[in-house]
Amino acid sequence: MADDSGDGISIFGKIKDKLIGKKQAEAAAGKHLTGRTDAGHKERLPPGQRLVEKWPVLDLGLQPNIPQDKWKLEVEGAVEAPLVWHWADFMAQPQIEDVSDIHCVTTWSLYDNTWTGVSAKHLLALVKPKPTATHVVFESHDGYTTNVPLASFDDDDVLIAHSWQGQPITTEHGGPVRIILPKLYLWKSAKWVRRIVFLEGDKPGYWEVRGYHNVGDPWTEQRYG
Ligand SMILES: Nc1nc2c(c(=O)[nH]1)N[C@H]1C(S)=C(S)[C@@H](COP(=O)(O)O)O[C@H]1N2
Ligand SMILES: [Mo]
Repeated sequence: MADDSGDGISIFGKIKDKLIGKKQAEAAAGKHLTGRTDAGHKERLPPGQRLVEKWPVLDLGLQPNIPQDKWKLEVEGAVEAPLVWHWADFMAQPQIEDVSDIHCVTTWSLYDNTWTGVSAKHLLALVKPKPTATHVVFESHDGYTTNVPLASFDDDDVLIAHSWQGQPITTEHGGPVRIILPKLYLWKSAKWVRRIVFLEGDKPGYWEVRGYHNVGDPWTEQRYG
């Protein structure tokens, strides 16, 4: 199925209702919880995680195809200076590179991912969140949303990323642009991001209202809750 809503962006696939239901049931049952914590980060692998070599793909079943010339990112809400970046604007911003590990709530971890893109710190300096802003919600082209505290977004290793290991992020992994927020489980790292909204208060996202933890710290196993 390809749906083009007139903005030049096609969405392929079908919502995976069965898989979504299964993940929701696993959250309710507390699957994969070990009860161990490693708040001090003594190990590189958080509790209950296993290392993989190949990067799995997880989504709702819908994969948007977003040509660069149709891509834009809107940043709005409780900020002094909302902005919209088209591709050239985005690429003209200062670029950073950061290496981090990925931890997915479904228990796989992938080490040493080199991300390139614009830092969250740079975006924050431009849009200037109002003192009353407390949370950030990422909205994506597949209808996915996820929320984080502003303090989690405001971190040195958070990127609005376009490349992984020096290559453009593929469509299946959320290209052309996804969020990378490595200190939290990967469901917080929105793929195909289209809008970043600053809020004066919290607004749980897609998985957060389906049993996933509101914060999602891998080191204290905040999988569900
Ligand atoms: N837009 C969007 N972002 C998303 C998701 C999604 O379904 N849609 N899934 C989340 C979940 S649950 C995970 S584990 C990771 C998977 O990213 P990957 O497919 O690149 O491994 O993306 C997160 N970001
Ligand atoms: Mo996930």
